[in-house]
Amino acid sequence: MEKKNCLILALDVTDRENALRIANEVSEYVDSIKVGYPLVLGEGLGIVKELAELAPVIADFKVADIPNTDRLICEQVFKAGADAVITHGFTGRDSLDSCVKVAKEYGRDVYVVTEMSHPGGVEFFRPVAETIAKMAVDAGATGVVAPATRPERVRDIRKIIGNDLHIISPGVGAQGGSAADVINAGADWVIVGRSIYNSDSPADAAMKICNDMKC
Ligand code: 3DU
Repeated sequence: MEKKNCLILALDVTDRENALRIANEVSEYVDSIKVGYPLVLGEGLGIVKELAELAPVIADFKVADIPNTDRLICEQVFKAGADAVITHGFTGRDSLDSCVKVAKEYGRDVYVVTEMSHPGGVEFFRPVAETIAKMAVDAGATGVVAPATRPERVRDIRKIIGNDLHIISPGVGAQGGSAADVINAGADWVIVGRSIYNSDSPADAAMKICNDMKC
């Protein structure tokens, strides 16, 4: 993904019309559009191709299964036109290897969740986040997902992964995180959903976040 604005839109609306309207309005401010279960379950995987005409799409399916099932999921995601997939890491190295292998075959990217941004994200992830980050490096992933709600954790994870892997960071705005703070802590991109798509003017909201970050 090319870094221009350091902003990824989390497009968690559930209908095609809204999704395309918002994506069109903000496309000049975002480097990628992240879609997940809400939109794909609402409208089908075909929405990925439509959005990919506006910006590269990250498929946030938090893939977390045995290697063979992970492989099948990643193949479907990349065939649908997604540029990247988000996977979990707690399922282990063999599962992650399977996703990375498919991504390399298709020339696409894999981001691995390290520690989640919501309050419950510390319960199980905190003790293993660094281990998952190290595994993401060893497995040849493109980058990791780390919490904008805890910039200090982004700093910790940056130390583990070095500068070769990217950090994409959700939790800005509605979850309380600051875009500027987490970029200063070492994130490459912030992922923002509700603060943009629930705004009366998604374009203005996206522009304001870009201005705040001065990325
Ligand atoms: O809180 P927002 O509405 O800005 O959306 C954040 C998005 O990022 C949303 O799609 C959510 O599923 C995703 N995400 C997290 O919020 C936290 C994580 O640790 C991983 C993904």
